[in-house]
Amino acid sequence: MTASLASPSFEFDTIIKNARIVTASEVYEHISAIGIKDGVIQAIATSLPATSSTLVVDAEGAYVTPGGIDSHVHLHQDNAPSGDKWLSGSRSALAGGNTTILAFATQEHKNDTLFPVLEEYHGRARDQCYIDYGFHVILTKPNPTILEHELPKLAAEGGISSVKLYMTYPGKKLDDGSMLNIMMATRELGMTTMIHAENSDMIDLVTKKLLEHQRTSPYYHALARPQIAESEATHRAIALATLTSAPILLVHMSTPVALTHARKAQSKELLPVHAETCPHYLYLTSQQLASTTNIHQDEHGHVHEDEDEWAGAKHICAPPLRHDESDLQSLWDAVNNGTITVISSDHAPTCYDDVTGKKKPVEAAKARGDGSKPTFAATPNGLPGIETRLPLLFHAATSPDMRPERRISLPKFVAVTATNAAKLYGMAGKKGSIAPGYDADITVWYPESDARGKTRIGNKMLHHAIDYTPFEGMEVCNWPRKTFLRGRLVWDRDIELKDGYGKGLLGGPGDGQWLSRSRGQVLVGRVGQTPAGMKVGEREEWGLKV
Ligand code: DUC
Ligand code: ZN
Repeated sequence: MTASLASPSFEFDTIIKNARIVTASEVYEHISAIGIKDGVIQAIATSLPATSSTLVVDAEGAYVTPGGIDSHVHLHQDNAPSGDKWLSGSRSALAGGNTTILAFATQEHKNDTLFPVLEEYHGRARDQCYIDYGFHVILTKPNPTILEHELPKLAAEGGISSVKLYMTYPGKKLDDGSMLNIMMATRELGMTTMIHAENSDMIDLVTKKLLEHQRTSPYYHALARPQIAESEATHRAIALATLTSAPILLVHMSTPVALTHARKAQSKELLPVHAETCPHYLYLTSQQLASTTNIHQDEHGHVHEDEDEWAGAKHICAPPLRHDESDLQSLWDAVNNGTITVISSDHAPTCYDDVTGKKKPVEAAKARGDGSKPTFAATPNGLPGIETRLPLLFHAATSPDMRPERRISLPKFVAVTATNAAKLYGMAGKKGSIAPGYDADITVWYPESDARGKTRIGNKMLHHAIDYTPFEGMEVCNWPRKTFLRGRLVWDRDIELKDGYGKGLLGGPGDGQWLSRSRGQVLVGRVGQTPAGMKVGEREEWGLKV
C-alpha cells in the first residue's frame, strides 16, 4: 500500500525499514518500510528511497505495531496524593510503548459547572505529558445546566466525546435516575458513556459484616466486592442504556456473569454495549491479596522477600481480583470472542509505603494507638499498570509459553490496545493504526531472536513514581524497543539498557499534545435498536429521537 508512487524526489524525514507491520486486521505478509514526513505516515512499501537527511531505523524484521492507546488512566487525581501525576505517569506510559493516553477530569460535588474543572485539569497536564492525551469527564453531580448546555458545548467545541459514571463509591455514585438523565444527554451528542458497574449497597452490606466479624486484612477486600455486585450493576447499566438507546462502555469488567450480560446485549440484542478489561484481571487472582511478603529486586537483579502482613494491599483494586483461574479464563475468552472492545490499564496507583497510600490504614491505626486494627476498607483502590499493559498483552500474542487457551492473535492485540480505542473515542483516521495519513505513532518490538526483549518485570525498571508493581517477577517475552510519537523517536530501550535507567527517554514532558476528539464510532450493535417488548416507534411517543 503506498500513498502515491514513490519517485526519487519523494523525501521522508524517517523510514522504518524491515518492519513486520501489524494492524487490527492483519499481519503484513511482506517485510515493509514505513515512510514518515512531518509526523505523518506517508507511504508503506516493500522498500522506500532514503536521502542523505532521512533517518533510517532498521526494525530487523521485528513486529511493528501502532503506538498504544491507553484509554483509561488516572493521573493527578485529588483522591490519590501519592499517585502518579502527568509527568511520571506519561513517562511510564511512553516507556511501555504508548503514544496516547485518555485520563479523567473529575467533577467534585462542589462543582456546579464543568468549565473550571476542565481548566484545572488542562493546567495539570499542560507541558507535563510525554505523549498525546485527552480527557474523559467524570460526572458525579449532573445538573440541568451541565446536561443541557455544558455537555453540548464540550462535545462541539471542547474536544471531549466521552463521560464516565460511577455506580459505587460515596461522593461519586449516581442513582439510576441520574444515570438515565446523563444517557439521554450523551446519546444525543454522540458521546460514549463509560460506566463503573458495581452495586454499592451490596458492597456496603458485606463490608460492614466482614468488619463486624473482625475480617479486616487485605484479602477480605476480594470478599467485600463479590461478583454478584458487578453482574447486578452491569445488568442494570445495560437496561438503562437499552431504554435510552445510549452507547456505553462497561469499564474494567472482571466477572463471567457480567460478561454474559454484555455478550447477550451485543450479540442477541445488537445493542451498542462496549466492554473493557485490564491486564490485572486477565493475569492475577485474589490469591495476591493474601500475600504477606514484599518482593522486590535490587539494582543487581537480586530478588528479596520481606515479611509484611499488609503486603496484599498492593493488589487492592475495584472490582477486586477474582478468585479462580476459570474467572480469568472467561475474560480471555471474552477478548477472543469479541465481547471485550478495549483493554486499558486502569492505571490508578498510590504508593504502598506512604501515609496516604496503600499502607494508610496501617499508619492510621498506629496514629490512633488504641489497638484497633487497620482495615482493607480504608485502603485506597487501584493498581499501577500503564507501563506493563502492552508487554503483558504482546506476550499473550507472541509467546510460545502462553497457554493456548489464553493466546490472542496479533491483530487482536492491536485492536484492543489501540485501534478500537481510537475509533470509540473519536480519534479514528489519526490514531490507532499504521496506514498512510495516520499520525506516525509507532512501536517497534525486538525480533524474536534478540534476547534483550525477554524481560522479568521488576519495579526498579519502571518509570512511574510508584514504589511497587503488581506484576513483580512476571516474565514477558518482549518489550517496546523503540517508540515514535508523530514521527519522532521518543523512546529507545537499547539506549536505556546500555546507558542506564531513564536514558532511553528521548522525548520530554512538553511533547504531548492535547487531543481534541470528535464523536466516537459505535463499534458494537447499533443505536436506535428497539428493545424486546417495545413496539417500533414506542420511544418516540415520549420524545426520544432514535
Ligand atoms: N477502581 C476504581 O474504581 N477506580 C480506580 C482504581 C480502581 O481500582
Ligand atoms: Zn479507573
